[in-house]
Amino acid sequence: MSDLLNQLAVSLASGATRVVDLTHTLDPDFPVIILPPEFGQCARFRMEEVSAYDHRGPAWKWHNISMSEHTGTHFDAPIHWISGRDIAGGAVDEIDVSAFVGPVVVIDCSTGAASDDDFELTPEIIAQWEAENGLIPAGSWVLMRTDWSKKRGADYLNMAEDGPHSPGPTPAAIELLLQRNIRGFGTETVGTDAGQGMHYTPPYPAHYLLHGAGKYGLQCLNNLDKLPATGAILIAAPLKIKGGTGSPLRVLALVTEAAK
Ligand code: 23J
Ligand code: MN
Repeated sequence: MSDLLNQLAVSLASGATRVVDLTHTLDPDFPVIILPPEFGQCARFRMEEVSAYDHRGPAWKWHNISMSEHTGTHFDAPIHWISGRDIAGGAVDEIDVSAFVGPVVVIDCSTGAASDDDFELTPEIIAQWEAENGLIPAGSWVLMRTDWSKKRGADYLNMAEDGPHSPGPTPAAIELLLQRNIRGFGTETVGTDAGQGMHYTPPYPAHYLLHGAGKYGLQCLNNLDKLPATGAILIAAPLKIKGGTGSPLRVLALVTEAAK
């Protein structure tokens, strides 16, 4: 087994295995989810200077920061949703760290999402992906690529009179992914669910079904167009927030050229 890590070290050093950053920059301008006004709201990222090599601290610079657990590229833990509230070890500080590292598969929905803001990931699309790539292995992170991460400003939330419009999975798609016993599901949008996901049965099916099954969510992912369909390894380790329902993330993927 030490052979395997030695080979990885050599491959990283030579550049044959690259580390790809799947994270957006934490910036006060980065959009956060906006819920209907009767609900509590998610806080944007904020940063204040404590000192900058000045009278407040002559030889050092640092900031105080604040945000929601669900700001920017972030992790959703099982206890985020009512369906997962009684999952043992379902808070970010309780999850075994081995859960944060695993193989990743990418389902490319970018063509469909380019012409349909409400594009749905369906069981049919997953079946087509599996016909080309084989069954989704148990324990996989499954990412829905939409290229939504390339949008900026108001286009990212894409708010209309009837709420946000962005792509996401149908309840049946999530059920199929749970049959595959995935590790978790990730998207390039502000939620694992579609902008209009409240209209499915159950409402917000990705949140409801994944977290009820003890699985994890990844949201606001970046650079999914830089990943192969299979063969990469994803690392998404949330901050160890006591009782935390989620956490901002730095998400990394290990990609070996041969895997492409
Ligand atoms: C709270 C309520 C609804 C949703 C969300 C949070 C998220 O997407 C989230 O960040 O987990 S849809
Ligand atoms: Mn979240």
